[in-house]
Amino acid sequence: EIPDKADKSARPILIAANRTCVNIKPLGSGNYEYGSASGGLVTALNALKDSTKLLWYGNPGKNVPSADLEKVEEEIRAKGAVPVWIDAHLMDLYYNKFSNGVLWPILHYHTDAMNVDDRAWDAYQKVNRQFAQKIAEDVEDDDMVWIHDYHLMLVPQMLREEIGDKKKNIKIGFFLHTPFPSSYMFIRLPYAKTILEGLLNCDLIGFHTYDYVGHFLSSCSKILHMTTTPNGVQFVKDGVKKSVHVGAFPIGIDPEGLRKGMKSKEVIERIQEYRSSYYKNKKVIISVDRLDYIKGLPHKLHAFDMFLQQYPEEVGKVVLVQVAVPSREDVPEYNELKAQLNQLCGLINSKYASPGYTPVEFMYRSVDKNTLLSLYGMSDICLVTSIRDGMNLVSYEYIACHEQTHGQLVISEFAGAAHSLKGCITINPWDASNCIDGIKKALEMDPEQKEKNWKKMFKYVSKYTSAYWGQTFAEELARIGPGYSLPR
Ligand code: GDG
Repeated sequence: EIPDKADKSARPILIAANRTCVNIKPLGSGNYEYGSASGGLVTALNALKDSTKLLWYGNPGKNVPSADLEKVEEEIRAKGAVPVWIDAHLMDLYYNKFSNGVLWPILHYHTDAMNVDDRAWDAYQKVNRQFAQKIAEDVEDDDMVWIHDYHLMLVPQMLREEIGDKKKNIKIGFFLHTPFPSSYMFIRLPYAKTILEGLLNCDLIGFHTYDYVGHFLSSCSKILHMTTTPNGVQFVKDGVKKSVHVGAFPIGIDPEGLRKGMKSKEVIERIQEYRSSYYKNKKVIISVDRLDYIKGLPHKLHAFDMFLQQYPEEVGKVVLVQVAVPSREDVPEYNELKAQLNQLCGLINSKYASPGYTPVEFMYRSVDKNTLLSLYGMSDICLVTSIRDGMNLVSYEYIACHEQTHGQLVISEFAGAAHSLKGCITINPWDASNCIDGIKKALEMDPEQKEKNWKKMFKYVSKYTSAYWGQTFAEELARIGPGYSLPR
C-alpha cells in the first residue's frame, strides 16, 4: 500500500531529483523568497501529491551563506522539500560536465558530444554521495525512496551503503526520463559497469517504453553477464539472491489542467487575435523544444526549407513557429547549436520572406503558460523532429489543446511518444523527403480523418496521465516488497 496522505502519521515517499520542487531567491539581509519550481517532473509529481505525502530532496537553485543554512532548510522542509546544497564548482563538474556533457549525450546516442573527464566523474560521485547522505539522515524503516533521472544513477547504491543494516526494508525505485540506449552504445561509456551495478541496488527501475527496458536488460546481460527475464534481473551478491524489477511506466501530462487553460478568456482571445491578424489565411506549424541537439532542430529547418522549395505554391501560406527554450547555456555544444540555428533561419527567411511573410518565426526564449497554450491552440500542425527523445510531452500537450480544432501531430519515430500515440503521422527526421511528405499529408488531411486521428490520440493522452504514471510506479514499488535484501 502506498502511504495515505489523509493519515497524518503516514510517512512520505522520499523523492530525489537534481532540482527540488522549491526555488529560493535571496532578497538580501538574510531574507529569502520561496517559490515553486516548474517543469515536467514537478507537474507530474504534483498529481501524486494529491493522494500521498512527498518529501523532495534536491538542489534549490541557489546556495545560501552558511549562517543561513539551518533557517532556510527549515523553511524549505515546511514546504515538503529538503535542500541538497552543492558547491558551485562541484555543481559545474557534476551537472554541466558529467550529467549533461557525458551521460546526456550517450543516453541519446550522441557520442560526438560526449566529453569524458575523470574529474567530472569524481564530482558526479561526490554529489550522488551527498544526496545519499542527506536521504539517509531522514529515512526510516519501510520507507519508499523514488530517485529520478540520469543525474542520480549512483544514489541507490550509495544510499544502501549509507544506511548499512541500520534501517530495514527500505524500498528504492528509480525512473529514467531519457531513453536507455542499446548495449552496444552504452558500453562505450567508461563508467558503464559501475553505473549499471549502482542501479541494480534498486527494487524497481522504470523507463518510458519497452524498448528502453529491453536495452537496459540487454546491457545487464551483456556488460554484467547477468540473467534477465522480460521484467527483471536476478543475481547473487555476497551469497544473497537478489531480484530487481524493471518495467515500462510511460509518463503523461495533466490534460484536464490544459483543457481548463484553453477555456480561459485570455487564451481564447489570443487565439482569435493570432488567427485574424498575423496568421490570417495561413497554415501554421508549431514546434516547442528546449534548444537541445536531441530535438533535431537543424533537421527540421532543413526539411522545411526543402518543403518550400518543392512546393513553391505554399510559400507565403505556411509558417513554422519555433519556440526554442534556452537550455544548458554553460555546455559548449548548446551554444554552437544556437549559432547554427540562427544561421539556418536567416538563410531560409532570406530565401522565401516577403512583406508580411516570415517563413520561420524563431523565438529563442521561454514563453508563459497562456502564450504556450495560445500557440498550441492557434496552429494547424505540431511538428516534432527529435533524433532521440525519452517521451516528448509537448506532443501530448498539443493534442490535449485541440479538442475543437483537431490539429495534427507530425512526430519523429525516435520520440517515445510516437510509439504510444496511434493516429499521429510518424516521420524519420534524417529523411527530409519523408518529413516533407508528413507535413504535406497533415496539411491536406480532410476534416473527418483529422477528427478520427485526434480522437485516438486524445483517448491515450486522457488515460495515461501524469497522475496515472506517478500512482502506478508508486503502487508497483509498494507491491514488490519486502525491499532489496542486504548481505548478511
Ligand atoms: C525530458 C525528456 C521526457 C517547454 N517550453 C516552454 C514550456 N515547456 C514545457 C512543455 C513541456 C516541457 O516543458 C518539455 O517536456 P518534453 O518532454 O517535451 O521535453 P524535455 O524538456 O526534453 O524533457 C523528455 C520528459 O523529460 C519527461 O520525462 O518526455 O523526453 O527529454 O511540459 O510544455 N513551458 C512553458 N513555456 C515554455 O516556453 N510554460
